[in-house]
Amino acid sequence: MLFPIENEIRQVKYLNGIWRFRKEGRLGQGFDEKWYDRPLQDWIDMPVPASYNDITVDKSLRDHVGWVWYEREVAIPRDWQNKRMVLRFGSVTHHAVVYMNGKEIARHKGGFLPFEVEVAPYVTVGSNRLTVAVSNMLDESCLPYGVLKDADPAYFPAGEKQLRYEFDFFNFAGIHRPVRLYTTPDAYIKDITVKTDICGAEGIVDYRVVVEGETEDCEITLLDADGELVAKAKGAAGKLRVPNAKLWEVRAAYLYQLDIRAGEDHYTLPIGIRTVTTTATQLLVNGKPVYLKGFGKHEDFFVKGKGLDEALNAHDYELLKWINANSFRTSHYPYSEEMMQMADRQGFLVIDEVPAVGMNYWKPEPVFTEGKVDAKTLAHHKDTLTELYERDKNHPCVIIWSLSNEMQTQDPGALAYHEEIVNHMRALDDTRPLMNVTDNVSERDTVGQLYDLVGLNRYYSWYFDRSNLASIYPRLTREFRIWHEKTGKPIMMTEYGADTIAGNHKLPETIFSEEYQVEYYKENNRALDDCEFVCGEHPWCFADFATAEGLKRFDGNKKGLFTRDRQPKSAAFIFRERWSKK
Ligand code: GCB
Repeated sequence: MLFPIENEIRQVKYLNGIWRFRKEGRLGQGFDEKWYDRPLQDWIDMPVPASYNDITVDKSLRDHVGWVWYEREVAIPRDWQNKRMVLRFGSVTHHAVVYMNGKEIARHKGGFLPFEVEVAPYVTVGSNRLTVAVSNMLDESCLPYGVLKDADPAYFPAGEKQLRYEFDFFNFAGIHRPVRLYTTPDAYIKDITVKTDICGAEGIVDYRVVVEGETEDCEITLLDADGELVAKAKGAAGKLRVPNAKLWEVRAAYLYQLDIRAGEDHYTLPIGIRTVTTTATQLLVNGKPVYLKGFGKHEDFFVKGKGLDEALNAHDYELLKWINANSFRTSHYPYSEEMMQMADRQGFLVIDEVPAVGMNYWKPEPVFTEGKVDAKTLAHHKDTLTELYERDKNHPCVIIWSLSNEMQTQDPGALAYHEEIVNHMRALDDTRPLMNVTDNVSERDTVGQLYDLVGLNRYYSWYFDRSNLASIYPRLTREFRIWHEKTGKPIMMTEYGADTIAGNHKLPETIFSEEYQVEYYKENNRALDDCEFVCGEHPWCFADFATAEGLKRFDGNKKGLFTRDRQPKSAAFIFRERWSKK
């Protein structure tokens, strides 16, 4: 799905800002009373994009399980009246029903990917009422995975739901990313797929354009970063050859512009020429080994929760540079398109993950064989992979697809399930390696061999052998070797960490102190350095973040190397020094 751009043909109107907002008093109230049929009553101001949870000080809104309603006017300019108009949501978490002037025009499930709908048939020049019903409810058919139950009517209002979720981040909800209305000509460039390769000094750009409607042929030009023409072609599919290509390199990005004209339409896509491959021990970008240094992150900040914050994102990239990182994983869901575009421009490597998280809920009972994760989960998992691929396929920053985080891969049903998602993703994309992120041990895992890399989450001396730092080195080196011998794949440490309260100092080091986090990482890193098949390390986590309330979580997850307000803990300096050399 193409990102909406503005040029002499296409126009974009941003529908961000303050919307009217109302929470339902009982589940389904808005639908029963047809809140979409007339202007919303008893509303409060709500910013978009933002999570609604922490905007007010109303606990019942923060913890609400069910639907909330957003509404605003959309002005259609007179000179748009004969144009094709598309309404596009960057993301609505987790379910959306969209109405224009009281008529339902779109539905979407999945809280971290965009969706769009043509609106010309439903709007008139002048003012139009746009209403969006948003639900944060999750069940076994959703990613992330949750369990929805009826609340006990003895203690809760009739019909109220309770949501249990095992994923370790607060279930922020709302209209999280920009809402845009954009125009295209009637015959328009619908999709572009670019695959790049390198042959000696030549860069090869394999492109495929999908045009909807009747037009003359496509005209393709490739421009370098100075706007100079480097290659051109005619036709909706073909290969461009770029002599002496400037490659998109790690932390030294070079972007070309693929400029497409089809009939009246015009679209320009930034592209990077690069390849990604793996061997039994290494990850290679442009044929050169790269060691991934960076973090699992979260979209998370005060007040706006998971709402897009470009200032925060820009700052996070500055911190990534300060600490000498070159990569991150979009744990545990696709991040905003704006974040991916910044990675493209700045040469960061991204492991792009779908929200297949929270499926370890039933541990140690079987998941796949008990029908908890079954055909409906699998169907949505595949749809989400397709949507992720369609959104992110042209980003040079995306070097690996991560298909799930910590599923129960020892279950008898796990292999068949993972074969399905792996085959699905490989059929979509044959240019990027696939990873499964696991907390399982190799003796029990049944799916590792399907993937190109193994992502391991390991918390020795934290969740296991707590405060026994000496256990880390022997356990990790042993375990890593067994994983590598079994799969013959490079291993990446996708998570390791210890909760640390910034400013809490203890000598000798004890858990939750900054000193403990420093010693913890020194021991882990010593083990990683002694395993030649390890291709990267992502300490968990970049910054502290909000979680559901729980006795193991004091004001959220504190495993950040930075605090939630982005100040470094002592261990950040360990990595800054280490990564300047590694
Ligand atoms: C994990 C999860 C991550 C948690 C982390 C923790 O294995 O993948 O979502 O936040 O552990 O801190 O427990």
